[in-house]
Amino acid sequence: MYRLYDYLESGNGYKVRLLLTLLKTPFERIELDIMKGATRTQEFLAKNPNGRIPTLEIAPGVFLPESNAILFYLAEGTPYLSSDRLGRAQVLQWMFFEQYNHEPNIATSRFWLGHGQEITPERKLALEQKNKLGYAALDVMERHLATQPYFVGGRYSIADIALYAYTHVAHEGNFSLDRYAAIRAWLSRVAAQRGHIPITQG
Ligand SMILES: N[C@@H](CCC(=O)N[C@@H](CS)C(=O)NCC(=O)O)C(=O)O
Repeated sequence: MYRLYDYLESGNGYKVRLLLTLLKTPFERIELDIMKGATRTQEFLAKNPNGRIPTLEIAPGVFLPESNAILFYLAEGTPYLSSDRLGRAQVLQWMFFEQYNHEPNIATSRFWLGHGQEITPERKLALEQKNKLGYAALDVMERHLATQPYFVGGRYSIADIALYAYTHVAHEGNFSLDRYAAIRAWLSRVAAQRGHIPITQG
């Protein structure tokens, strides 16, 4: 059985939990308290040298970190990943966008503002920049979703899961979705998928 090293409040962990649940794939969830450095122990660094969750133990001693790599691995051969070459590349396109333009701005703001982190002068400055860049990422999503129901090929895929994770809790990072009608409609479509679970469910 898969073993998922996870932290309940993490959107990156949620992506994997959500897909495993949609696929009805049983898994064991190991909660690691990242606030207490549980991913920075020698024992965990031997599993993922980058010291972060989510990390999926695929077989005893075989570990795969990075949420979007895990999604790609699990979605192979399922309806959540296109079987055509261009469709797969477009899924990667949006998952790279998520990791470069979206997550470092929206997820980090959420973590600093919503999880009791000290807002140092450096962080205050960084938050202003992250707010600007986070809205720029939302603008890109809005433009794309204005003409299509999902990110790739007109159907729900792991690209949507990757982007849903931190978009639906963006308000916790001080982002308002009020002026993003297409994003809000897409969030509702994702949440209405059969088997969908909330971020609070382990
Ligand atoms: N790019 C990674 C980011 C993973 C990540 O930042 N994980 C955070 C929780 S969301 C973590 O484990 N932080 C603990 C630490 O850095 O010590 C992914 O998509 O999985």
